[in-house]
Amino acid sequence: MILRAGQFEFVFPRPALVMGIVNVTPDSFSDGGRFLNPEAAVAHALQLVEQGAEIVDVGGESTRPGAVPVAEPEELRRVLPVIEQLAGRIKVPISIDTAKPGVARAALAAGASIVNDVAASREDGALWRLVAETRAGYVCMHAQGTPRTMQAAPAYADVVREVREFFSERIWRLSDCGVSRNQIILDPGIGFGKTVEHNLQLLGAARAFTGLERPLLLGVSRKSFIGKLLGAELSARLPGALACACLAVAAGVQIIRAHDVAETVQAIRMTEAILANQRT
Ligand code: 9MG
Repeated sequence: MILRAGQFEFVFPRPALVMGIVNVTPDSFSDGGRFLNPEAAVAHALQLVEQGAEIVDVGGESTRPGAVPVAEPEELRRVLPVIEQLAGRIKVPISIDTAKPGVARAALAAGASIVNDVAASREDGALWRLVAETRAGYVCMHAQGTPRTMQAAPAYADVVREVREFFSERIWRLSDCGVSRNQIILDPGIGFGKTVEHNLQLLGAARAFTGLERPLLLGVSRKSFIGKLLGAELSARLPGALACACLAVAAGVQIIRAHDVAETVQAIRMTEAILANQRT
């Protein structure tokens, strides 16, 4: 299986990739405001790469539950200086976390290679045509509702079946827009319009998505379902997130999105070393 993202190519199977998170926002749930200044955001991204991040995800609009949308000029003002400065300094792909075609276009022109689309459930193909034209990588994430409303009353007959059907349908729709399968990463969207139970069902069924023959991405870092399940404060959720990441890698997930890159890389490498020595 191959993933193509602009000039970058990853051939799987290979060690799982960690996507380091750089939130250039005042209101993200765990690090809002820390990296709003471009210099601080760039320094943080460089540190994540040093710690082993093989993708850096830059976002200028919070997607935490209840987050208020940000206007395009403001989102551009936040992310562009960071991407421009990073592009010449790191050798790993930069991903732009946005649902806006205008932001994605400017970010790709400034040096990003992947579009992380947490609104892939939308019906408008403008972003997909841009991905086709630029040959960027594309994270197709499942969400029910929008960040503002998604946690009000998430409901599914069978969340695993519905997410799998969503992925299959989106792969077809993307292909209709000219996006090659090799550009696509699939992500079940943990916490995006899901209850704790829905999240656990998706995590327990990660293997169900491997049949689609595309790399799978999982984002659990510091998320509230860990806090709800274990009674853990925001700053005490790393062990819970690492447990999810290790089991996900064992189930065939190839990309883990994380704030705590050094710890996540170590946990994953340990998991992979054990998996390589497993006896049946
Ligand atoms: C931006 N963002 C926040 N959580 C995320 C997740 O789980 N996956 C992806 N792709 N992006 C996320």
